[in-house]
Amino acid sequence: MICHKGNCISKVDNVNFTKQRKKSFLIIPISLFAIFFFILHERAGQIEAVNIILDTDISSDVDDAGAVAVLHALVNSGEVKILAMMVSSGDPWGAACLDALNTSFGRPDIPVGEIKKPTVTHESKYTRYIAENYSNTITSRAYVPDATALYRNILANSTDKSVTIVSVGYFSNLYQLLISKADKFSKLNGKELVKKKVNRIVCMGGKFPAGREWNIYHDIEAASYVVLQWPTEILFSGYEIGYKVLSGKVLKKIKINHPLKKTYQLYNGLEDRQSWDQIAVLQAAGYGKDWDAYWALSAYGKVEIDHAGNNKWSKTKDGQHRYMIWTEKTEQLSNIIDGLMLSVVQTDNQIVE
Ligand SMILES: [Ca+2]
Repeated sequence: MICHKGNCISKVDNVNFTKQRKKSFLIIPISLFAIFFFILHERAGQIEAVNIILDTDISSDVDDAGAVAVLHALVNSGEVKILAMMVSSGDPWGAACLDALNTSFGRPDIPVGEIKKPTVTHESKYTRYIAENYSNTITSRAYVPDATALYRNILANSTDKSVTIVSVGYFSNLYQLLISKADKFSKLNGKELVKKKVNRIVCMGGKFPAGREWNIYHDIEAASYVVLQWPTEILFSGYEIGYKVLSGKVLKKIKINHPLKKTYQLYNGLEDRQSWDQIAVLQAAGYGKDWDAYWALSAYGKVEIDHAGNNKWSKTKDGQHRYMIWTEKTEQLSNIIDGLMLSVVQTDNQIVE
């Protein structure tokens, strides 16, 4: 049994953070971890942290877990401050899985909210296992805050134009935020509150300049409303960017049963997976900084979504929508994301050399 903040959970016998033996067949010439620890250490203190709220559909794919790891790596390097995380899927173990990942990275106090309205739900290969077998602070789903209320609370208490939202799932929570009414946190309605407090939003969603993509077509009503009504800049990281950037197999080098490794193990047997969500996190953290060297951005324009969930971008004079464009350096994000994910496992002796 493991107890954390009054929550006792049983552990399966193969879950052991510290005693698993080194696998001699996993040999790498040099520790990626050591390299990235040095890079992140050098970057810390040189930059202003971006205040980020992550909105994720953690459940049906594993890049959400990877995005959480990358976000924590960027906190370690001083580039990001995590204000909260929101779950947009109806997976009953999503919030606890998210909290378990945050706990494993040493930040169990990050507020986690979830959508309380009926929403898109898919069976997950890993969320229940992570929630039930790794320490987390969620004793009952009933105590997980409503994402809309948590958004309003966080935004109301933030400096004007200081918050960046990273959306790597359905637009369902964002829709609920936009249509929210004045409450005990703010006299502003949702759209007014977003306009006042949010700097911009980065959305993993859509295909560009035109196409059809998962995060949009699973809740078309929400995506259409948000894209039409959102009062700040929206930067889209489209399907075509993350599709060609593979990451995750490197987690085989972790010799402990860390929950990050376990998510990939349960999802695809620790093989590489597309990095859609991690790239959105990098984009949000790197706006105007040296991460920008790894992609190009379109001109400002307008994204439109039709009744079938197809999206189309067109250049307009007063548009607030841009999308990321692949460059010859974008492919290098694969190694960078792998290094960032490894770096949050904390210590050299937990990586197979
Ligand atoms: Ca996702």
